[in-house]
Amino acid sequence: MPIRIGTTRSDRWATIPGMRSPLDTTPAADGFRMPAEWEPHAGCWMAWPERPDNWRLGAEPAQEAYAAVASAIAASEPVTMAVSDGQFERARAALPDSVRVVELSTDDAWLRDTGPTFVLDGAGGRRGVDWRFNAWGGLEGGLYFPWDRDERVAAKVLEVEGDPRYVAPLVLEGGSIHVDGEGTVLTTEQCLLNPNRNPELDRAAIEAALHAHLGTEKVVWLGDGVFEDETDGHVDNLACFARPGMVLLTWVEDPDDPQHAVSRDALERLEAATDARGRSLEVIKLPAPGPLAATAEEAAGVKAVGGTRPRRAGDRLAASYVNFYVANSHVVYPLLDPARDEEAAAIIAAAFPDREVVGVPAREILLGGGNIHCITQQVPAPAATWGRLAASSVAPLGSRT
Ligand code: KQY
Repeated sequence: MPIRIGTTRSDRWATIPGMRSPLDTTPAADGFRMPAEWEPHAGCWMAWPERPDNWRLGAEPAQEAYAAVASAIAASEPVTMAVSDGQFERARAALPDSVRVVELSTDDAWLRDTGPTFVLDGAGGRRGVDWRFNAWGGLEGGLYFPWDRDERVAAKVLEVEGDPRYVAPLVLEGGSIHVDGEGTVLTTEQCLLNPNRNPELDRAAIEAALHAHLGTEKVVWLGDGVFEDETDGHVDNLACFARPGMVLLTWVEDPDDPQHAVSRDALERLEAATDARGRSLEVIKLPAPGPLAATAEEAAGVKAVGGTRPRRAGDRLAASYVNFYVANSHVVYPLLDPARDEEAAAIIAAAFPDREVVGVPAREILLGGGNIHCITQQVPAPAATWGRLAASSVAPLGSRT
């Protein structure tokens, strides 16, 4: 049942006193676009988990999992971890020296959703889109209250990176979109048309806003997201592009499992779709782990707090192998089910033949409501810098000679 929560502490998403003014145009108008995740990265941002009402046992097991994800990505590209003052020493000690640790306040640890969406132009420019954020539904089913620190994360990340900021006038989490870098955006109706995000905007207005801020031309709409996904069906847990014209789709064969109908509907929509370049889509099924559910011990380790979605024993977990991160030379994917992990790795490796596929134990992240893609945000490298990246130890694919 959706929880109802009180009024937000503040709404300072557009202007933060003392910070540089946002741009008053849009990325598309200025010739910027969101690159695909497999294009070269300058780095990756994450945020350190700590809230005991979302992470069990004071977040210690989740911190171990986040540190393992950061270490795996750091083998491929520079990682920055946003950490509170109270957790700074602990995070610093848990992370490899190569991970940059910065003090930056958050309400939780989902940089995919609270961070900026970076956009590039063809002339070496990089900027960021700061979307509105309402904790996955605000007063109508949001996951926690308040969320004003999370609302300011994107602006602060852009301040640290020194990148100009666009302010997008719509509520959107980065996990609710995937792009192919060639004009197509993939999303779900369950999330983007949900009245708890942008009730004043219809489908056409949302499409227009996506195109203006991502530099895209075509939306491929899927229906629902993964069964019991508390984000209202983020696409990054259901399906993603592996390259232009190819989509990986989480798949459950058992017709009695509620996920089967969701995946079947997505398959039919993808098979009927064409992308922005007019291509049909090749769909690769990626069998889901489980089904998995929270144990009594796991649920009992989470502190119950009013205004935060409770965790209960037996709750179905929205487990999916699609929720991976494509780093410059690796794909970092979640280990969730010993019976299926290897098969998932083989399918992901075939879809990304130039990258090494690395698994990280990720059940603790899943218990918090998401997975590896949800906790990471890539910082793309402008084309002008690829030569410099190629000379470093974290050279992106496509930049090597
Ligand atoms: O899936 C995501 N992109 C975020 C999940 C947030 C869950 C908060 N408990």
